[in-house]
Amino acid sequence: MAARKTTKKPNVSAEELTEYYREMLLIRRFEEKAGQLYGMGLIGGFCHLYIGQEAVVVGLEAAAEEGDKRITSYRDHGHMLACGMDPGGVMAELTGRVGGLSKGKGGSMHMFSKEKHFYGGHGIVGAQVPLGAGLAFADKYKGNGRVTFTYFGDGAANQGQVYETFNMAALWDLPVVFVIENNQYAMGTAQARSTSTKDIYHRGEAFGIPGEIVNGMDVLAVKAAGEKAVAHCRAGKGPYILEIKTYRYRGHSMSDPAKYRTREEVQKVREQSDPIEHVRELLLTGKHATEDDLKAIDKEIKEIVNQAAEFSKESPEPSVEELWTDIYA
Ligand SMILES: Cc1ncc(C[n+]2csc(CCOP(=O)(O)OP(=O)(O)O)c2C)c(N)n1
Ligand SMILES: [Mg+2]
Repeated sequence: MAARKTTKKPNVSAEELTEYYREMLLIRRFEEKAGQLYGMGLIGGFCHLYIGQEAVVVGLEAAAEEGDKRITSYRDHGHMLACGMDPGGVMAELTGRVGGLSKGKGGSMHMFSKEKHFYGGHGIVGAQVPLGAGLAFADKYKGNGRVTFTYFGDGAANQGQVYETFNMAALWDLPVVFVIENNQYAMGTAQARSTSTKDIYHRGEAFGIPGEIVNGMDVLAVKAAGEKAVAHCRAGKGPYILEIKTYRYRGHSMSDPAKYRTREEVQKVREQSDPIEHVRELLLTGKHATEDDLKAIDKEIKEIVNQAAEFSKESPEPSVEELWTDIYA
């Protein structure tokens, strides 16, 4: 992962930069609150936090247009918030309440939004990769110019289905951006222990799919890479791979004490490469915002997250009859 000092001057407006700050902060504070509610026993089951990786989704959403699609793994709260899904609806799903986006019956890993073109939320490692190509196939068939962002992890990148998908996506020139969120760990396994090469971006070469490495701690670098990838797809040139080097600060899930790495390792990333601090510095040093402006944003975000948490506690649990709705049988 590149250190923060490598960042170039912002090539976006002060308003856009402020918006990225706001969006990344929303994800971070939301996830911190989810962690607290989990600790209080209000959230149960699987819960994978996205803290540290915020610049990935915020940068790519900045490169997306209305109607583009997204699909990801179980580490999905950040993706939902970044594409505009309601924080209260996401939090209430985490607490298993009727106000949740899946009426409290899906939980952390299973939320969807037709309106925001968000296709989940998938607990099976790598399962979303062929599904993402399928979404892109539908768009290609309809000729609507839409692109699908298919996110997966460094661990998932070692799965066979990923390469079957690469082949078909390249064969049919599907408009799909394969986003490898390389946070350097797959559960407790460091990338160096599971993956034969340091980088993964070139794994599409055998299929003729271009790829590149992106600094995932720099939202502007992510946005720029996203725009390039999206332009490639929209021009009908087929898929594109972005290997985004990032880092998760918390354990794999809420039940992971993260004993496979040192506190110092995490601390070093926080101090040297934190994606939110990076934008904060750009805003302040560029005189695009004052400390007071940023404090006001912090307050605003805190209120949104507190309201989401309140809603997630007040919304009732689903009734027993709900067991018989939204099922295939
Ligand atoms: C097919 C399958 N195998 C194993 C698991 C257990 N599992 C859940 S997450 C995970 C690690 C995936 O790591 P990565 O793709 O790097 O994503 P990250 O959690 O880092 O976001 C594993 C092995 C699973 N859910 N599905
Ligand atoms: Mg990983």
